[in-house]
Formats: sequence, structure tokens, C-alpha cells
Amino acid sequence: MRIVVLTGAGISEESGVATFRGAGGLWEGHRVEDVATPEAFDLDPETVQRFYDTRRRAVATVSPNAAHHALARLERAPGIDLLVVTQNIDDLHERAGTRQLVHMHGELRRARCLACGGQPEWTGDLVDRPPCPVCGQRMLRPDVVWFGEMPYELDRIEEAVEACDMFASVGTSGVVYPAAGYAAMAKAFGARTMELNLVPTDAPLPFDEVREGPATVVVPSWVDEITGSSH
Ligand code: BJW
Repeated sequence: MRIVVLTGAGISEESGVATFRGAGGLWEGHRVEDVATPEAFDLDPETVQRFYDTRRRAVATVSPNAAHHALARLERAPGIDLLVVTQNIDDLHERAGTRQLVHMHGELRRARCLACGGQPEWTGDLVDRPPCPVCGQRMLRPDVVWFGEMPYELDRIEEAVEACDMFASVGTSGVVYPAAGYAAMAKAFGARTMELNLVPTDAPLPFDEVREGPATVVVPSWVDEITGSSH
């Protein structure tokens, strides 16, 4: 069975990573749509770099939760061909053991050089403008995708979405495109579509089934059903 799972901030919430929208989901008093842009970075790079430096440090102190682990278990199950497409920039899926993974909005643990285009792994801070390890220029930014920028690996994602038998959306508010369109795309191509969310998204729903609850509960129980096991 070919499965695509799209994850959002909600899957990491119980690990202690803040979501974007909803209670406490503001970015330093601003809407994320107003500040997660290349224009905001051009206007005030230091504030943006500090924001991502803080998040990079914070993510290093948290751990994958039962939902991340369940998806890693699903990938290893016989007869399952799973692609996890995450909008998250944390590395909790890979730390849980998921291998077939796309970070469509980039990664905190990677920088991007505005001079040479290099994308070096990065674990430190960027605010002090360290030199790019590839070209030496001091023009590194976080390798994340802001509004108006092109998300990563869209061809690979769309191919998997169109070919999958089951599509599950986990912990995402479904307001940011193109990710928000994948459930409808999967459904149009004949997949069964599911939403697993603490607070399910509003109608019109592209989902055949909705399971309401925290990711650490609903994701492991869904994976158990598919794999016929219990943990
Ligand atoms: C739990 C839980 C628990 C809580 N358990 N669940 C007009 C119409 C349509 C599109 C556009 C438009 N105008 C502009 C656009 C395009 C724009 C867009 O979508 N804008 C909308 C806001 C309208 N999109 C773009 O610009 C994208 N690029 C693009 O479109 O390129 C051109 C293109 C053309 C043609 C084809 C393809 C592309 C780029 C979008 C980049 C988004 N970047 C960010 C920041 C990344 C870096 C960072 O992390 O700082 O990505 S914004 C932010 O939102 C982040 C997230 O990945 C993304 C989604 O958020 P997510 O994950 O859904 O989080 P929340 O907080 O919204 O929701 C949390 C959910 O969890 C909730 O549902 C809770 O219920 C749930 N939850 N606890 C289970 N314990």
C-alpha cells in the first residue's frame, strides 16, 4: 500500500515545539504571514536570524514523540511504501527514524548561502554572520521556505500524492499552499484521505475520515490499525 503522510506543526507540539496559529501561535506578536517573508528578512535580518537561532537551539533540546515514532514504524512495516512530507523545519521525523522524508519548507539544521547557493548543514547561530563554508562570503540565511518562495521537491511530492492509495494529513491547519491542496489532489486521484488533528480543519473537507485528538494518541493507533500490531 502506498501512503503519503503530510505533517504540520501539530505533530511536534507535544514534543514542546510551538505551532504557528491558534493560542500562543504568534511570531513575536506578528502574524506568521506578515513576517515569514524574504521582504521581512531584507528589512530586519538580525531579528529574523535571532528568531531562527532561538528555534534551532530549542529544537536541539526536545525529542521525537510517539507520533513521530509511529510513522517511523509504519515506514518499516512490510507491504508499506510510505513518504512523509513535512512542513516542519525541525528534525524530529529523522531522529525518530523516518528515512523517506521531504522537508518541503526547509530545515533549521541547514543554512543557505545567498552568494553561492550552497546549503551547508548548520547547527550553530547565524546572527553573527559567519562565513559560508563553501565560498567564504558572510551571506548565510536559514534554509527555510518563506511566503512567496518555492517549496522544495514539489515534483517528487506530487508524483507520490497522485500515486498513493492513502493520504493522511496530521497536525496541520491546512491554510498554506501548496501543501493545503494535497488532500484534495490525492482524493481526485482515487486515494482514501484522512485527517488526524487535535482540532479538525473547517469545511469544505477533502477528507473521507477525520480522527480528532492529540497526535501522540491518534497517530499510533492509526498506525497500529494499518500494521495490525499494538504497542
Ligand atoms: C495538533 C496538536 C496536537 C496542535 N496534535 N494536532 C492565496 C491563495 C492561495 C495561495 C496563496 C494565496 N496568496 C499567497 C499564496 C501562496 C502562499 C500561501 O499559501 N498563503 C496562504 C497563507 C494564503 N504560499 C506560499 O507562498 C508558498 N510558496 C508558493 O506558493 O510558491 C509558489 C508556488 C506556485 C505554484 C505551485 C507551487 C508553489 C510557500 C509557503 C511557505 C510557508 N512557510 C512557513 C514558514 C517556514 C519556516 C518556519 O518554520 O519558520 O511554513 S509559514 C508556516 O505555516 C510554516 C508551516 O510549515 C506552515 C503551515 O503551518 P502548520 O504546520 O499547518 O501549523 P499551524 O500552526 O497553522 O497549525 C497547527 C495545527 O496543529 C492545527 O491544525 C492544530 O489543530 C494542530 N495541533 N496541537 C495534533 N498535539
